[in-house]
Amino acid sequence: MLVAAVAALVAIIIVGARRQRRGMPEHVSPDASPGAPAVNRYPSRFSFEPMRPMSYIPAGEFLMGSNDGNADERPVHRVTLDGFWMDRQEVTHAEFLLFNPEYRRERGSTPLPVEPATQVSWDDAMAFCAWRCTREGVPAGSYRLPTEAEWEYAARGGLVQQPYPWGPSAPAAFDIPQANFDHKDERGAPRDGHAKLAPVGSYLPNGFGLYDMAGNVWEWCLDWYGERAYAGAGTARNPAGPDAGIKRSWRGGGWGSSPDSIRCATRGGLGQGHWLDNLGFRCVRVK
Ligand SMILES: [Ca+2]
Repeated sequence: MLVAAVAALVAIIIVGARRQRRGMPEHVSPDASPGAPAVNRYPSRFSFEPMRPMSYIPAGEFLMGSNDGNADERPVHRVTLDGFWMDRQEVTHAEFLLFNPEYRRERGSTPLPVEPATQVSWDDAMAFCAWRCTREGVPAGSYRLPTEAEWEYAARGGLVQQPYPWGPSAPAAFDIPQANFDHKDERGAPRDGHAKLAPVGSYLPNGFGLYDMAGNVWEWCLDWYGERAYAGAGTARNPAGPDAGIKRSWRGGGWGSSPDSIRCATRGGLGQGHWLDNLGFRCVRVK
């Protein structure tokens, strides 16, 4: 009896150890083949664990834009992309402070550490990406802002021509809030639980394991913004937007946005030196 109990205990310990080993991050390079497991897998050449979890967005093609949306979203066109990694959450205030401890001192109110970094310009976000390469000892350009095409492909989470990262239904249709946007009850109280910023990852992720692709903060993209960027577009591979412009693109809507503005295809832009209370960013890793 005692022998059997000891044997059972040993078996439990061995199985537990195996499960623990399987749960450790596996080493998969950023250019892993399409269909690679999407989350929490880190390239082996990191000398230490990266500062934040990323999802692998497999290479593929998708239909970009919306023929039902605003003029700058038309026409829908086919885009092919190489695979890339993307931050699962918006970069937080705490993470941006690691890069620039002085940030926000002259820019007003301070968000919570777990809330997204806001009041960061496109230039600030690009500088953060460059710093992150240095910090992790990877080649310059490994981290950067996503192109609009990468951002929209990632936001769609594998769904085809659905307006939102979760599918067809408007965000107000759910009993459980799906996103942080301008959603108030009859007394003006926020139905999504947050009058302004929400801690990153407060709502369900999309099919690629990405949080807050709709709402919370708008997110800077790499491209110049062009109202007619899609005009005449045929099938494009890794499109990077217009060659020049006045504004940089932003995507996804923020805490004060209407349901229409937090759609996957909604586009906008702002001068790259400007910053706002509802505008942040996340990074991609491409090498
Ligand atoms: Ca967002």
